[in-house]
Amino acid sequence: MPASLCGTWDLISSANFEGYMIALGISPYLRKIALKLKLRKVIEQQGDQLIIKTASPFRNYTVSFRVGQEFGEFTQGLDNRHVKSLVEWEGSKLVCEQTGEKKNRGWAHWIEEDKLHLELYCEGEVCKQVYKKNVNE
Ligand code: VL7
Repeated sequence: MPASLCGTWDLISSANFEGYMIALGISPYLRKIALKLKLRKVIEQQGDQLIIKTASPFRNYTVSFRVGQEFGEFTQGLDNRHVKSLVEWEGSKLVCEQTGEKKNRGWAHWIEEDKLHLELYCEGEVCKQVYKKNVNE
């Protein structure tokens, strides 16, 4: 059983977020704002059902899905695209494939040394983020 992703997690490091956003076609203005955000992940899981909320003072984004079941995702407030998403466990990694206009798009979450790791993929760009558990929330 993989370590639980559940809880409130605060961003402590981010690499190549800029490259990922450029690949998504995000404007320089929004990229500048996004780069400075103190992102938070709030993850809830009930069986195969997960809710991942990405929260910031600027915008929030929530995705809710069942593992192994394809769903339509609209990335509202991000790049505003419609994709077909499928999330599956690959060993202890929770891996999402987002099929649509952008090639090789998706993300992966896993736990390593009490930290929540995230890789965001788009067209060959990889953004790597690490989140620390916030025990007060
Ligand atoms: C979600 C942001 C940049 C637009 C605003 C920045 C607002 C806060 O897909 C993601 O997470 C997955 C895995 O945890 C679950 O949805 C990444 C943030 C990516 C991309 C786009 C800049 C404008 C950011 C919502």
